Amino acid sequence: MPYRRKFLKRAGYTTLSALLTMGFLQKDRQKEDGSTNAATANYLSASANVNSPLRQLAAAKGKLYGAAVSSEFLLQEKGYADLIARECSIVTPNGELKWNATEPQPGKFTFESADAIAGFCQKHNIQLHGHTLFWHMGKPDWLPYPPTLKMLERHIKGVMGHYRNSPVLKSWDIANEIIADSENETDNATYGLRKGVKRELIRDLFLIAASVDNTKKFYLNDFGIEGATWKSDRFLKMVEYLKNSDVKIDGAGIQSHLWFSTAYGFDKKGFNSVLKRLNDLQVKPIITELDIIIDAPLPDSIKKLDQMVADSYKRYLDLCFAAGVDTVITWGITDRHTWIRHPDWMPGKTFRNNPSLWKFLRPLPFDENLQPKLARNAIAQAFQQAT
Ligand code: 9MR
Repeated sequence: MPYRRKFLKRAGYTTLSALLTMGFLQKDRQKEDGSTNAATANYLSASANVNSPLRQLAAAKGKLYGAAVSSEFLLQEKGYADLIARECSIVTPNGELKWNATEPQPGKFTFESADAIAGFCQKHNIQLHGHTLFWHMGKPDWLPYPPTLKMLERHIKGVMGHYRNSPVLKSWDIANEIIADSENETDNATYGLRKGVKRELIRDLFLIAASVDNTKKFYLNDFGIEGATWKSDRFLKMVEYLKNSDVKIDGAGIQSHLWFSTAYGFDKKGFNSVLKRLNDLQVKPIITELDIIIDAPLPDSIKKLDQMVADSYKRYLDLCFAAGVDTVITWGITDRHTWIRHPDWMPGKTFRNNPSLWKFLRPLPFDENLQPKLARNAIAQAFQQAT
């Protein structure tokens, strides 16, 4: 199965039925036309400064809000660049710091597009999250997975070295998506690592990174860990192993490519236990790639869909903030550029072969015209209510 299909299959298990159980959408349901409802009114009449930039609302609580950005759009679309500058206090490069971008030929490093983002960050006082030094995708064809230790050393020195004195780059996803998607795809029952990856290699990766630049925050980043799953259990075991090996690991990136549906439930209890275990291990959970898809059965209007997306954001972020999460990064900011609408990544089953449904893929806080959606207000309100 291609990565994207597998990814989406695994990533999607979060839901609205849990929200219904919690009464969050009950009032919406009683309305016959579903148009205006309690939750909408709630977001719109939230305190006057709900329209303040998200970065400002986040900062008021000592938190960061940001998005994945692309250098191409920052350069070409003024409205997009202005929106990022206004709303974000942290950004992640969509692809500009991946191995295929930074070391396309062995030992030959290029930072033009990543530096364009870093320059933008400096101009607008935005932090840069370094994504990523180690991944099985976004890599040049010549590079094996996993790479040899020698290749890893050269790469980490080259890339981290380049940003050692950067005033904006403050954190690195040292390793991304090292846990296999299921137990059939690993040779390692305990840690569930992708085939060929050994726990010691990951430990060495963190050690090399610390030897190059230990002034940044170091994260292990993954998806499909937003609940009590086979995968989250393995992920937590790896985090524990790294902690016990005395390597520098500051946090865990919980990607949060979430699917909600009235047809299946969100594992609130499981998610809370993941957050708690990370906190107990003193490994800070942050949200690195949040976006929300509503899965079938789809509502009969975009308005209702946007409401469901917004409510899902609110409910999810409430749980995150209750556990002390201080950084929320959405995977993009506008539905115009969401990866989920790209032909290569279009989600299977419900959407892939149904072009008439693609308009229901509205996972981000701003719409195609860069206008704020209810989801933006939901995020704003979650920040405002965070303690
Ligand atoms: O959104 C990104 C897409 O544009 C790229 O083509 C792809 C490969 O580099 O990576 C996507 O971003 C992924 C991120 O780096 C890691 N987690 C999953 C993201 C969505 O696939």
